Amino acid sequence: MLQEINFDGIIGPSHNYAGLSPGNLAATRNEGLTSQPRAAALQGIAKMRANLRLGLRQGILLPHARPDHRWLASLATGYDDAPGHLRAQALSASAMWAANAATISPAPDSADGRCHLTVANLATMPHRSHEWPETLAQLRLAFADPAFAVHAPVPAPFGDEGAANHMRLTTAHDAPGVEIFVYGKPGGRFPARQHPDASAAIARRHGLAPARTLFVQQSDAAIAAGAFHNDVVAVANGRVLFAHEQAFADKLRFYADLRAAFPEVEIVEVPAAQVSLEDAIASYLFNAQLVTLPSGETALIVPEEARETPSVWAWLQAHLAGNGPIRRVEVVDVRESMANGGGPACLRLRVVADPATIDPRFLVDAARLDLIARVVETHWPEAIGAGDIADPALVRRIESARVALLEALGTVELVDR
Ligand code: SUG
Repeated sequence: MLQEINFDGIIGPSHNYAGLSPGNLAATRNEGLTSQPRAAALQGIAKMRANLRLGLRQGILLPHARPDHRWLASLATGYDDAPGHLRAQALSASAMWAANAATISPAPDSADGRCHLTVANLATMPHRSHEWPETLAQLRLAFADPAFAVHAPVPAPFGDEGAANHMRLTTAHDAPGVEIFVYGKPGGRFPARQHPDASAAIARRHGLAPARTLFVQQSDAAIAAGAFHNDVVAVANGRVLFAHEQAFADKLRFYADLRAAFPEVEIVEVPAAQVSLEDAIASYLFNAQLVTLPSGETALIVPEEARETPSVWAWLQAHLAGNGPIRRVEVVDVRESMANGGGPACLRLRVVADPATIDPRFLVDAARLDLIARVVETHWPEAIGAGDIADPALVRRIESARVALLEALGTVELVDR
């Protein structure tokens, strides 16, 4: 039976605040702060535990080899000699944001009846541009069953940031859905990371029906205010599209096209007069996991920052008190990831598939999360300050921590990808 499974990126031992993403206001604001990789990874694990308790299926993606010596070698340098910016880019734990790992089209949407996955090239940001080879290796392992088709990235320069710019609406997980690809127009204050030609290429590759595929431009105002991915201002699940009023460039046309393609849609729009774009982005109200619980109810899993932002919390309480489709709000603490601009939804990649077709090493229950937590508590560094990243002892520790995790999970074939 097809189910939604959320694959969370385990926050890697090199998690740090290098300020590498212009346009991601949290990341640039927190540049140079001391990070806490161990606490960060435990926060991510606690979120997964809470989701299991809600009755949701949970999977994992694993931290990448960092520093990425192969990438540095391709730039004719090594970690010790590399200029500071390349060193930070090689060390980044950014693969934790699994929403950017790939774009997924579940089997009912594709012409050949397979679930299609295209690994994202993440070509716009140097520190993320070298994630895809290891992500691809992990996806090829986890989704080796013939039920899946795993594709190499769309070629640069067509930037693709994966599921963070993709939404799916459907009446049931195993029914055909409407897939929405959101792209940005370059030339604004900050980079537009999703190129429309990348989105179109993915839709063709995945064999999507044109009548059930929409391409929508993100508003310049949203990108300028710090929404570097669509999932910072909109999220969809089931029949529900939950979006900020200013998320899309031509909202009325998009809503009309969407209603034509999917008449069952319920659009929950948050007006700017109640929650400003700035509050939405600072609180990550929309970078929430919008999920269907086993009871059939729709729940929204928001970060603590949403509760701490008065306009956002007031909107949520009013919605819960009314008749809206979101019936329950769960709050999670992922502050370490949030400080780099990554909320609850950034940390997960949604796949709709039969769990029996997935390599079980990438699926977790409470016991397996306990095992991961023990490795994290033993091996993950407690803190990384700005001056630490050149320290060879820290680098050795980061490398051995990842190997310890891969050994514990039985995925040692990924050590050298
Ligand atoms: O790509 N931050 C990530 C955050 C990704 C969030 N993902 C989604 N919205 N789906 C990014 O900007 C910051 C790393 C640093 O500055 O050290 C970073 O890469």
